[in-house]
Amino acid sequence: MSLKTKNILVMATMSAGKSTVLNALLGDDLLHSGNEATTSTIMRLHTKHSSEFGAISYCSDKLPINREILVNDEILRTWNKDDRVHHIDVFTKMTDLHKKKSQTNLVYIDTPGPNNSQDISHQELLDSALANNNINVILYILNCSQLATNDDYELLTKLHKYISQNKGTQVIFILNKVDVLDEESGELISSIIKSTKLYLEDSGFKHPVIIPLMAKMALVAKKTIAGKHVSRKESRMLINELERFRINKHYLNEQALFNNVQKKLIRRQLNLITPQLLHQFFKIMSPKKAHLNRRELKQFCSYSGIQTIENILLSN
Ligand SMILES: Nc1nc2c(ncn2[C@@H]2O[C@H](COP(=O)(O)OP(=O)(O)O)[C@@H](O)[C@H]2O)c(=O)[nH]1
Ligand SMILES: [Mg+2]
Repeated sequence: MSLKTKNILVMATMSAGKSTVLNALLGDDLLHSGNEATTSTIMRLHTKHSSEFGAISYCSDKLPINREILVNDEILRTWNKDDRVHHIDVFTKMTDLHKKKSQTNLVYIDTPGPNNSQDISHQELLDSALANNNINVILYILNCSQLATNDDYELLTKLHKYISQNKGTQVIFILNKVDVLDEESGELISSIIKSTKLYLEDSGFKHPVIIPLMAKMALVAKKTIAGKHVSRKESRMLINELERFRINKHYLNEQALFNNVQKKLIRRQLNLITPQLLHQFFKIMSPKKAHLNRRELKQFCSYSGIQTIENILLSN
């Protein structure tokens, strides 16, 4: 069966969590996250490709510079800092979702976040990524604890202009870091979604699709499921959020603004019973049965918003 390619461009201002969202989609710490000068190259992450694997960097006239079979965040960071490198292709087969279910090669295109709007070269790279990649979907990431900044407004204006000229491109707004909201002191997800919707409508986007997400938590859950290394801090954050998840699994899905059919799919998955107490009991009793807990973590991925985004990307 032939592979269909879907090009997904990811846009965000600095620190909204772009690298973390991409890592969460891939299920691994492939991209460096945290305070670092923004990406200064265009990176294309191919999730499923018939022949290639590894990574290749290219200069602006498309000639290859470096080639590696085993890729990690260190290699990508070094290439990223190399002035000769204009873009990088990474071929990864990380996500089990893509392996099993789909014949679609999701290609995530990571663009430099214009953290400072004066940076002309970043703007040019973004323009070139938009112009040259036959974009099917744009994931626009908003940081829920820092909405409506000037940089964000400029980036949204650019997006709006692009969409007006490319009506076939789907836009999904991701409201990231919702785990930091403090509901008890009145930071309600429902009102943040409402104000985000108004903000986006004011910026010219009619009926915006808005998916609340906790990318960091989704990444940690996926790494735990896969038995990958998780730091103590990450594990504490996850346990903390699991508490809230157990109280109300539907907390985020109910608030998301997207079509009801997709929402129902997530609702159904969230309604499956995971006998979590039994899982914990088995974990204590027998390490062999600890994997039962993975069922709860998979459900947590549906809760976190990451599953919703994957479902949308894999639907036609
Ligand atoms: N609490 C929380 N922190 C997050 C989340 N996503 C990203 N972060 C943190 O936000 C910071 C910036 O994230 P990063 O992915 O590097 O942002 P980028 O500059 O847009 O690529 C990092 O410290 C991340 O760990 C999230 O969903 N929840
Ligand atoms: Mg980043």
